[in-house]
Amino acid sequence: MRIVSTWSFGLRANEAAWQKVIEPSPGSTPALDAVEAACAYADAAADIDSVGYGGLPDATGRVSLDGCVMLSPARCGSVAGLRRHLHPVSVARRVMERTAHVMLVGPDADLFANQQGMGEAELLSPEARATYEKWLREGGVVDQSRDASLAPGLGFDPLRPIDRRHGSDGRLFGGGELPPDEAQWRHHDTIGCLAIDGTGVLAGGCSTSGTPFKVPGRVGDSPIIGHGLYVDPAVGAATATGTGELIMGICGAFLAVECMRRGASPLDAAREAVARIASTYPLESHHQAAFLVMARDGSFASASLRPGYRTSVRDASGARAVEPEFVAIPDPSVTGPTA
Ligand code: SD4
Repeated sequence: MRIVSTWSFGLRANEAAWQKVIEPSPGSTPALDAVEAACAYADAAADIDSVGYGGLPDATGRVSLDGCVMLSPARCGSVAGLRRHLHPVSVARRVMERTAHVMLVGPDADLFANQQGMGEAELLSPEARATYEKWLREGGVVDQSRDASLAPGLGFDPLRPIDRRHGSDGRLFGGGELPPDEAQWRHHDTIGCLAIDGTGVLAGGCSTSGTPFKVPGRVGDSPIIGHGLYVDPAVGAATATGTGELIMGICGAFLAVECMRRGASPLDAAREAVARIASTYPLESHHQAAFLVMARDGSFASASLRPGYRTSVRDASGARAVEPEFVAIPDPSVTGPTA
């Protein structure tokens, strides 16, 4: 079994999943259970603030959650715009397993979750509410342009010098503390999780609250099959995190898996996806994107647009956070297409 997740907080999510599936029950699909459990952990953790409870709300102060799950092109499920249920990947799994459809959105997705007997939850944490109210006090401008900078008041400084002292020792980050270069992306806490189990089954899950103070109704890459997540058991799997609009325009996760279909290694596939973003868009300094790619043999690699992204890994040799093997724009102040 190997579980890999986006960002350093993924260490905690992976561990929760590992403990849940290490002794699988008969008839279960451990890889699928693992990605669901990892995403559910991140959803419930209030300090992980672009996912689930603790996620920052939209411009009207309401949290909405998106997520998807995938085993293969024929077995995937997705929900977007949940406002009353905490675990989008679990609802998406019900869509996959209990309906003839792939994706449900908005109030009807919440209604579906109710019909499935899933409990409702308050999604807005006191901390997220306070951050929203501060944003309102400081102007609360909803910038609807594609390249909108993050709003003031988040303490977000994309040009902050990078501190590399912490290296990649995952133990340093397991308790919620973020390494300084990753902390600058703390509003990019989306979890994308890939797992391969002892029988070789690959699964992926992705869960997010989207971008802070988004235009109500906005959906990013995370719940869209082929954008935030793609799994093809014949080839491998990929998941994405970062500025959804950049990932969506290049069909990022699908692109990475298709690169592997044509013979690329996981690293070359992840590199191709971030390089495509770097060469396609007029980049702003707040833009970030990362791809986590796993081949069907369980080997994996990641690449990011800018420094500060890490992959969390859990397998038989333990838990660790690893640096991406490729960073397209090592200098975080660079903007504009790079190629
Ligand atoms: C989105 N891709 O909704 C998500 C946000 C994200 O890390 O990944 N943050 O655009």
